[in-house]
Amino acid sequence: MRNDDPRLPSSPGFWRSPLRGTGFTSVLGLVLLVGITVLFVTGLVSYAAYNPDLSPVNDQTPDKGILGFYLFAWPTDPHWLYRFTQGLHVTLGITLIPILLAKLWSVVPRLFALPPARSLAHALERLSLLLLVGGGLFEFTTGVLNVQLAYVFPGSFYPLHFYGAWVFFAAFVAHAVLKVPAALRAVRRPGREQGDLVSPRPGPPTVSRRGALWFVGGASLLFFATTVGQSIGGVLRRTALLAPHGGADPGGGPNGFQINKTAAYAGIDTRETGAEAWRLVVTGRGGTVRLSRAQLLRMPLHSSALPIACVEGWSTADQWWRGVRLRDLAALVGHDGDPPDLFVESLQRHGAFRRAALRANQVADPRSLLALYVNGEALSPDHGYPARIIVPAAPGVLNTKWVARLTFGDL
Ligand code: HEM
Ligand SMILES: Nc1nc2c(c(=O)[nH]1)N[C@H]1C(S)=C(S)[C@@H](COP(=O)(O)O)O[C@H]1N2
Ligand SMILES: [Mo]
Repeated sequence: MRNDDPRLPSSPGFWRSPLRGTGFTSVLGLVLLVGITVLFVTGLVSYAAYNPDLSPVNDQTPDKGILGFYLFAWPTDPHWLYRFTQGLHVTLGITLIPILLAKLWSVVPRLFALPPARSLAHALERLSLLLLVGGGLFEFTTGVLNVQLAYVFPGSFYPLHFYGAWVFFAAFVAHAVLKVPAALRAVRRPGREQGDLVSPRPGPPTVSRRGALWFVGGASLLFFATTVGQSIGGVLRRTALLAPHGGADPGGGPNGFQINKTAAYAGIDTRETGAEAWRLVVTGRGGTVRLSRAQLLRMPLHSSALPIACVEGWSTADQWWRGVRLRDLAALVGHDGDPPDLFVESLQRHGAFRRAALRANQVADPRSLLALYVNGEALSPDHGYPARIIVPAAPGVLNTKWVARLTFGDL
C-alpha cells in the first residue's frame, strides 16, 4: 500500500527539504540525548527536594508508589542546592524547545508513513514513537504552561508532569538505544545526507545544513538568554523577557525582591498580624507556648544569608534573614538536642502552600530560621510579616509565610 502520490504526506515525494537526512537528525538527537537526560535527572531530584515522602501536605502525587523508590532526605547543603537544580531544570527545558521542534521537523515524514504497521514488531515500534513524541510534547507543554501561568493545573500539574516524565523517559531510552549507534556513525562521517529521510525529489536549497543548525542553535541561545536572568535574580531579572511577568511589583528597598503570592491574594488581614492579635503557637512533647512578636524578639536572634528558589525556576540572590532558630523553638517545647520533624501552618486559610512539613535535618540546621527581618528591616506584609520560615537549600514552597503555628514531633 505504498503511496507514491507526491500530493499526499504519506508519500516520500511530498517532503522536499534537502536538509532532511540521518546526519541532520543525528546532530539534533545527540544534543537532546544529553539535554533530556539532564532534564530527567534534575526533575527527579527537584521532586525529592519537597520531601514528598515526609507528609501528605508536601506531596501532590500520593499514588507515586514504586516511582518514589529513590526519594531521600533532602540535604541543607550547599545552601543554593535547589536554586541550582530547579534553575537548571527550567532554563534547560526552555532552551531545548527549538532543538526538540527541529528534531521533530527533521523526522516528520516518518510519522506519516504508510502502512501504519507492517508487522506486530513494527506496530509496537510505532506505539513507542507515539509515546516518545506525545510524551515529549506533553512534558514540554505542561512545564512551560506551569512556569508561565503559575500553576494552571492546581493540584494536577505535579502528577501529570511527574507520571508523564516516566512514560516519556522510558520511550526516550528505548529510542536512544536503537538510534545512538546510527547517529554516532552519521556525525563521524559527515558529508552527503543518507537514509530514508532524504527527499527523493529535493527542492532547491534555501539554507545550508550548517546554516540551519546555526539557526536552531541561535534560537536556543536566544531562549536561554531571555530566561536565565530569572534564576540569577537582582538586576539580571530584567533580562528574563520570557519569564512570567505581571506579578506583584516588589518595589525597592530591603524587601524589594520577587514576591510569589501577596498578602492580599492570600487573604491576610492586617488586623490578624498586628501586635495585639498575632501569637505564634508552638507545640511539642513538652507542651504548648504562645509567643508574641515582642517575645520572639527577646529570644536569641541569628542571621542567615539564603535565597528563595521557586519551583517555577526563578530565584533570588541570597537575602539576609534574621530571626529565631527553628531548633531553639523546638528546645522551648521540650525537644532539646536532636529536634524532630516540624509541621508549619500559616494564617492563610485557603491555598495549597499554607502548610508544609520540614524534616528533622532541616529543623536542626543552625541556618534554618523563623525569620522576623529581612535585609535589616521587618518583613513586609507580602514577604510574610510577622514571621516566615526560611530553610537552606529547600524549595520556596517550604518557606511558609505568615506563620501561625509550629508543631514539633515525628511525622
Ligand atoms: C524528545 C526526543 C526525541 C524525539 C521526540 C524523537 C523522535 C524521533 C522520531 C519520531 C523518529 C522517526 C522514527 C524512526 O526513525 O524510528 C526519529 C528518528 C531518529 N532519531 Fe529521534 N527522537 C528523539 C530523540 C533522539 C535522540 C536522543 C537520538 C540520539 C542520538 C535520536 C536519534 C534519531 C535517529 C538517528 C533517527 C533516525 C533518522 C533516520 O532514520 O535517518 N533521537 N526520532
Ligand atoms: N502562606 C504561604 N506561604 C508561602 C506561599 C503561599 O502561597 N502561602 N508561597 C510559597 C512559595 S511557592 C514561594 S516560591 C515562596 C515565595 O516567597 P516570597 O513571596 O517571599 O518571594 O513563598 C512560599 N510561602
Ligand atoms: Mo514557589
